[in-house]
Amino acid sequence: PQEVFLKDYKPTPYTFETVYLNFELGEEVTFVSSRIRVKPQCSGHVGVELQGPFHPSPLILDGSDLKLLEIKINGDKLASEAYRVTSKRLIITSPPPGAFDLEVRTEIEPQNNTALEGLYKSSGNFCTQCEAEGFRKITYYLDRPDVMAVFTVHIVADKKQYPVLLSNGNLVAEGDLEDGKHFCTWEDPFKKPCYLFALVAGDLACTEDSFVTKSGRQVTLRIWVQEHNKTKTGHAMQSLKAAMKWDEDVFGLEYDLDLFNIVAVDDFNMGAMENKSLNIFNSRLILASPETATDADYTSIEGVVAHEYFHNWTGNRVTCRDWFQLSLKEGLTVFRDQEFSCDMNCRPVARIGDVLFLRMSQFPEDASPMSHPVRPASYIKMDNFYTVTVYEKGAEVVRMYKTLFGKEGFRKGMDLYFRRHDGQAVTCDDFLAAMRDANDGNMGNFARWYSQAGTPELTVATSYDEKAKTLTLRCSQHVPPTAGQPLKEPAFIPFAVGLLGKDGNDIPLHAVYDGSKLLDLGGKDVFTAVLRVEEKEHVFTFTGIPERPIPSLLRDFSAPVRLFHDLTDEDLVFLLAHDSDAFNRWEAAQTLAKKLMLDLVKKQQKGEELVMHDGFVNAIGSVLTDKSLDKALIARTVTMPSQTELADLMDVADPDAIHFVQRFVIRQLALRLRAQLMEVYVSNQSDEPYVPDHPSKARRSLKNAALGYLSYLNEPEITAMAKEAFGSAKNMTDQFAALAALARNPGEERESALDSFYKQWEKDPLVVNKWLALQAMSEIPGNVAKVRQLLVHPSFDIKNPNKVRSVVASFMACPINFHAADGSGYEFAADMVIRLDPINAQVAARLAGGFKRYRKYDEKRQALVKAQLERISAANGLSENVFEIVTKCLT
Ligand code: B3K
Ligand code: ZN
Repeated sequence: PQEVFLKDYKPTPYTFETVYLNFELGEEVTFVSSRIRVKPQCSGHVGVELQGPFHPSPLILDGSDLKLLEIKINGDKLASEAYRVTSKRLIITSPPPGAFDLEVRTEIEPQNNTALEGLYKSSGNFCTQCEAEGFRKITYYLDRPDVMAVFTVHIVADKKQYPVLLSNGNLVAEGDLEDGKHFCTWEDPFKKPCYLFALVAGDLACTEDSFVTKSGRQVTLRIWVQEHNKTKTGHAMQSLKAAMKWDEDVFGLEYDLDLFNIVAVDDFNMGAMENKSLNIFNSRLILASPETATDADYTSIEGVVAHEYFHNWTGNRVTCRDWFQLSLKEGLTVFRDQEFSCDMNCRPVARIGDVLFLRMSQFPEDASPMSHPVRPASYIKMDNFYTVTVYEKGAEVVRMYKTLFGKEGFRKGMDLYFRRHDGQAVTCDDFLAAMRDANDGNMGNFARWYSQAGTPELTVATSYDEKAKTLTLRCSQHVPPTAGQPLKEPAFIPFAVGLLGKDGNDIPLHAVYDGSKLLDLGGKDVFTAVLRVEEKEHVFTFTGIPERPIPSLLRDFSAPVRLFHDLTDEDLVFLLAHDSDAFNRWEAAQTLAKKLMLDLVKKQQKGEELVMHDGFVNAIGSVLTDKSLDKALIARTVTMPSQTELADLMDVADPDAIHFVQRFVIRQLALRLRAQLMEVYVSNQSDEPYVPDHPSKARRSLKNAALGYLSYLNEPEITAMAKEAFGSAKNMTDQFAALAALARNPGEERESALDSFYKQWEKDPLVVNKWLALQAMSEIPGNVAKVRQLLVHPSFDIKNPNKVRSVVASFMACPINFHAADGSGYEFAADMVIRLDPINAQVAARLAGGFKRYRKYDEKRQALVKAQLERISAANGLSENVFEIVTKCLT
């Protein structure tokens, strides 16, 4: 397999101006004809000989799994000596000088395409997925994002079977043909890279709505689904309209066509895809009804519909020069969808969710053999780099610009970015330059966030000088070595800090010494300072601090770093009670819980008796019953750190001890706060019809958190309560929470609840996926055997990525069973990677990525994982996707 390097980037010797595509869709074969206006690129040195006779460069097109039927140049059939075909390319050795028309006719078999990349079939309908490099499976092309062309697409298909024919842009012609066929012609006026091309053909029904943009453009909005799902599109439609409005209000960005289509399909490798004006979604991120979707589903649908819509500007109008720049569009668009979700819901709750996700998945990735910078330096398969680092850490990098320049400064930077780059394919440096120039900012070493992997560790020592009335923060930072990057430079960390007085109020911040420079902070109404930690050792001294304050550090998680500090447990309890920064109130509770639990893990490892800390129980108890707090924040705050996060904090993760301690702590809290939990559970019941607004979601999250806690007690009274909730639930949020509570403990109640849930929902694949995932994730000892049985359950289908994720990825997300000491979990996961690879390499590689943190574990487990990785790597015909992951894990 060939590795591609960022440093080797070169523009193509040719550009494509216009592309005309003709699809003849069929059951056995599909014909694709393209006519491309090709122009030599005159800029720079490429393709143009400076001396001697003029020799145009060969035109090298990407293509795979294609049957080439014919090539024409300027209308003439190309002789076979004039081109070469390899398994990955079509090389036209000496194209004519100047611009020319290239016509290529190929044959493909979408019905046999199980990789779900390129043109494929899902539930009998045709659809496409081209990002990153799927277009080359449709026709020969310069399949890279810096080649932007205007597309016209003509689709011919059987009218009865495929009454709906969609592509990007505007419908310009349609009509009937012979033999029961019909056609549609679509024209997209915006030039675009081929990864944004889309085609859908099928028997679909749509819900229609409209949106009037701020400048008066009337946009038709359509969501296409299978007829029986038409009633489940309302929430996605509302989310789309809210996103359109929000992007106008917050960024001044308006939609640019008269039609916006969304299509939901059941077989999809990821969440969704932002094809120009024709977004294609995994149905789980569109379809929702109160009975079938949980609050979490409603929230993800809102966020992802917005995300794909926001790509219209950040990704489509301004796209990436090459795939190394992926975070340019993804980090920025994730940041935008996070902000949107904050505005639509409750900001601190949403922020906590995002940070938790970052710490649970990106931090471990950054500390693994798969660690890579936000802008990777090389790849074998680009699909392996759609990672939490590129997406979530990338979003944190964008957030840091906003933290540094403020809301208005950030907006100015965005405006300049669009003014400079609309219609272009650009780099992360261009984004940085726009932010810097719009703010006359000094970016220092900020660009290192793009090139340096690893999570910076920031250690802060605080000291108060009674006489001088100053508070000093001694910051030191360390970026750990990562794969291929043994030496690191200091990062530029925007470090947001507030200081609390004894009364719990913020102390106004007047000035701070940054080294020897005195910076004016403004005073009176300034309660948070953003310090720029740029050196390895960096000292800041706040002046005019009348009393020893309690520092609130890294407010709102102002940088994606691991923070170490010298605050005492009393300081943390104080912050939990008083910090004006809601994020840091939650963080204080988390820090306390992690300290306590990691301490208990040590005791457990030594075989000592575990004793619960009274102060902690009281602190959690008072949050639980505090009527002044947002209910979702309470639910978040009383939720203990995950086993994954705890493992990440240990030098050698011990899944058994962690699991034991987490259960112990939760059970202790449940025992000692039983009455309060009951009260919370009972008082948060409601008969109101389901609404997915924040107050209702918050109420349900608190109520169900209480039920979750109580279920650990495994008492008949509580089981009866959960059973009653299960039977009488009017929405999936409550029903599923009750099911999870019943399924917590092995026994008859568990089995009968699971059975009756399946019977109730067996016709709804999305609900069945939840049922599969709940069982696969279960902590019940020896669950691997049960999970192997799920593979032969009639509802399972290895060709459907959602099913595979529900069973296999969910199993791998349960540390106690995945890391079972006998290696049975590893063996199961490896079996599945090997089985899936020839069917869908992209999804198989994702699963293989689940092994990447194995070096965190003891030597015995490491050896077990290594043996499985070697077994995978020896598999016949291993894909490049899995090869890349497994090789990285093994080196
Ligand atoms: N851009 C797509 C992801 C494509 C993944 C290709 N393997 C969805 C998104 O991030 O919006
Ligand atoms: Zn995206």
